[in-house]
Amino acid sequence: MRLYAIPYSTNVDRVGLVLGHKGLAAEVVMCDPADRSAIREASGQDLVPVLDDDGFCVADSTRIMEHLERRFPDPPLYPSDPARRAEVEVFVDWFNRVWKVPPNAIEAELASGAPDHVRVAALEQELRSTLDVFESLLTGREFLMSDAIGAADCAAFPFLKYGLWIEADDNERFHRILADNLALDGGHPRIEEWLRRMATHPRVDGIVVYDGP
Ligand SMILES: N[C@@H](CCC(=O)N[C@@H](CS)C(=O)NCC(=O)O)C(=O)O
Repeated sequence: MRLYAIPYSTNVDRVGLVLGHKGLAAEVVMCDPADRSAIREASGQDLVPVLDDDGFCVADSTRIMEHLERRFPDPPLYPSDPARRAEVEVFVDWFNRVWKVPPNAIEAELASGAPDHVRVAALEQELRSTLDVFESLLTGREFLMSDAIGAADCAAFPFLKYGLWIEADDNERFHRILADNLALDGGHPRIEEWLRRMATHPRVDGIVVYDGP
């Protein structure tokens, strides 16, 4: 298997965690973010991650997680019970299509050159308020949707970790938005424990991520 990546990508980190969970190796093709030609040639689009599984190319981190679960079911990433699995899929879909909206919209506002500061403040508040949701999800269990690590944890951790760790010289705007608005400051102890637990989880060799000194 080959994984197309760029350094410090949240969505690549998702796949790195899933490969680590399943004990799978992959050749990581680390691309220059400014040169997407290899990614485009492999997948017909420019975004990472892209997984080339023996000639079958899958783009999009959620689709890659689902592909890896089909191909390598053990150890599982999703519950076997259909109702529990649907709950995890609903969580990941919420994360992708609702949770990600505020940080992406803040980034777009700030990049516009003439940001609407009232809108940015509202989006920041919306993003911050989701910490209480994660804190509640972790009540009485070690991982987001169950007592075992799964797809929900691998999907959310690469983003929420910025609440605890960011490299001093990381000036990527999206990462700064996450770090500024998800800073834990001791107020969400269950999230903090979960982040520290997740940071010890194995990842595939060769990707470039940061989760603590
Ligand atoms: N829905 C996609 C989003 C992929 C995505 O946005 N990837 C980012 C890196 S985390 C990217 O390649 N961005 C383009 C860029 O940085 O120019 C997924 O979940 O994989």
